[in-house]
Amino acid sequence: MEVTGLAKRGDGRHAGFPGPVRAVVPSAAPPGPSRPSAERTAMTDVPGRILILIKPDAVKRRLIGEILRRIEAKGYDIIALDRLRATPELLAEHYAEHVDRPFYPSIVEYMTSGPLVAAIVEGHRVVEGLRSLIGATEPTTAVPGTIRGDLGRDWGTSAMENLVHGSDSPESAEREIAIWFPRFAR
Ligand code: 3AN
Repeated sequence: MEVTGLAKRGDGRHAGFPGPVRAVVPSAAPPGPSRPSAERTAMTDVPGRILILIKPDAVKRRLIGEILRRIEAKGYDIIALDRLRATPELLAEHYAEHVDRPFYPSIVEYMTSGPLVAAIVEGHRVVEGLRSLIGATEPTTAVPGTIRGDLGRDWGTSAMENLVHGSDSPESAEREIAIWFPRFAR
């Protein structure tokens, strides 16, 4: 850092003496390469996106803030957020791959049992990062440290109440974002 006009100690003008003593510190970053080139390359990549649902059990338990806190604490950006009630039609689109599964009716009952929060989260490799942060599907055995591992358990209901959904691939994320946030569709 270049500092000009700074009084030297002992010359009678150092701190404590009134007078025209002023440090001029350049406000812009110094010229030249300030970051490693790999970081500069990464900064120019388009960040990934994921669709997150904070499910009705988490909303009822007042865990919206805690779950969003963990996502932000890991460093990702929440770029869209909405609290709403899911309809069976919306869920049929979202869970297209599960509609024929025996547990599907209990998913619909659970997911329409109260309001949920939908969010788009953005960042490099965000699908991998959030799948790891959310933890395994089954909250009883999800690893401690994950959202499901720390905050979830089996409540003895027919639905697997596992607090949060995260898209399982960048392709699923784009499909799901188009369902829940049409104006963010690409
Ligand atoms: P994840 O949410 O971990 O990606 P998926 O996509 O396999 O898990 O399942 C979607 C949702 O379906 C789960 N979040 C859970 O609510 C429900 N589910 C999955 N497997 C079962 C199951 N065996 N019994 C009841 N519900 C299930």
